[in-house]
Amino acid sequence: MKTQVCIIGGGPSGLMLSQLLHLKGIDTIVLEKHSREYVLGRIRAGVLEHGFAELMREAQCGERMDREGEIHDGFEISDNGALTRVDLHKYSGGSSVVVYGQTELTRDLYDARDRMKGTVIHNVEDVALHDLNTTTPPYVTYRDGDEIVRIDCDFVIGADGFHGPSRKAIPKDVLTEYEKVYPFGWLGVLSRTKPVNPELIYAKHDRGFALCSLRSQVLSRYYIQVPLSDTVEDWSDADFWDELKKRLPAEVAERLETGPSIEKSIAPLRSFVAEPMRWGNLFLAGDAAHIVPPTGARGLNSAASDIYYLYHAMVDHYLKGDDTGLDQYSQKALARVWKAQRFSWWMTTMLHTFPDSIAYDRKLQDTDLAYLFSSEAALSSLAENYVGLPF
Ligand code: FAS
Ligand code: PHB
Repeated sequence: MKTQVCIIGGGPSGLMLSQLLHLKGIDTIVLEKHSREYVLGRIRAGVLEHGFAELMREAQCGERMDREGEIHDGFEISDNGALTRVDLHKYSGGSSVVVYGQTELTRDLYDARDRMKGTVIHNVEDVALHDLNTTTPPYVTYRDGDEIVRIDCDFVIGADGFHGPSRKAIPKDVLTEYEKVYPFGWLGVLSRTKPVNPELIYAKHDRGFALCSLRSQVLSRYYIQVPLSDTVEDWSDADFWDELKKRLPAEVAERLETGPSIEKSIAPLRSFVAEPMRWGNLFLAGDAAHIVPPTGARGLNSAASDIYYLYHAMVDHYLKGDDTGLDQYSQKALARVWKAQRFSWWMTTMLHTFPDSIAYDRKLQDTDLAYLFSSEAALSSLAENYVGLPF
């Protein structure tokens, strides 16, 4: 098989790039390890930056998002029961975010690929990357049953997430990895219940962090910070709801509608960046290159700017013969990635309880929040990062 751009990974990063390039007449093949049902069964991000929403519209995939997604102009921060609203619209100069689940936008991207007869191959095994940085063009192989299939291409995009093979294809003496692991995780629950609040609530509490989010007016998403030693089996639905209520303001806890969890999982929190994001004709995008703790809702949104840069760089290469975008990709993408890393680390450090913290650290956390609510400059800084820094 032959294509111009071989994309490894059928998550939002890979699908979005495939869709955008197709609209410019650039041929791609997407290789996905799992079935479509498996990919669509993963519950992940829920908040889209303005820039991500624009990309969905440019990819001709924004129609259901615009119909079913919710525009949010702010969110609440609860500090041991005291609620304060962060007015994103006011402090970002008029911008906002879209609340629309990653599951849904991934479904929209798959539907668009099908509609345009895009090539997405599922259940591929033993994907291997070859000749990434030689004078001969690269190629990718994968196993289909007993057969080894070869795809010749001009470029390989590693959109295969944190555990995929692409990042590992870069030699260790070329790659630098930066990692920070947090001493806790998030236990998340999805329930067919009315959201407790029209806007998100980020709750700082001595018992631990909690987050009230949503997917629609009949589908709620809640998280509580838990020790890394906890497993999902340690938490019955009843225990989860009891603990969540203890971390929310009383008036919020009283109106919380509980119900059976339709998804319950624990995600460990880490900050991670791999540099460079290009090696020869391999380009890394999304979780393959960087991971953030979800506190700042930057995970999926960091992937968006990678895809935006790669999309324009590939169009310039194929349609104008200009490789400036490709040559600048890694440096440009990492500049924005690290700003998302900083914001995610700051939100996480400010709002969570740390098992080994000292009293001085806890006073700094309180002061960070007090300064935030006392300073328009601080609120503007939070808002511009949360709605998304410019691409
Ligand atoms: P993805 O990991 O989504 O997709 C990579 C794809 O590559 C997967 O489908 C995988 O099956 C495939 N793949 C892997 N190895 C392969 C191989 N060898 N061959 C072929 N395909 C292969 N972000 C937020 O903003 N908010 C959140 O609340 C949030 N919660 C999260 C919870 C969890 C448990 C996780 C893991 C992530 C969460 N994220 C969140 C971040 C998440 O949304 C990612 O940023 C987003 O999925 C990035 O998309 P991709 O880069 O496409 O990577
Ligand atoms: C979610 O709805 O899953 C969500 C929202 C905001 C975050 C993290 C997760 O910061």
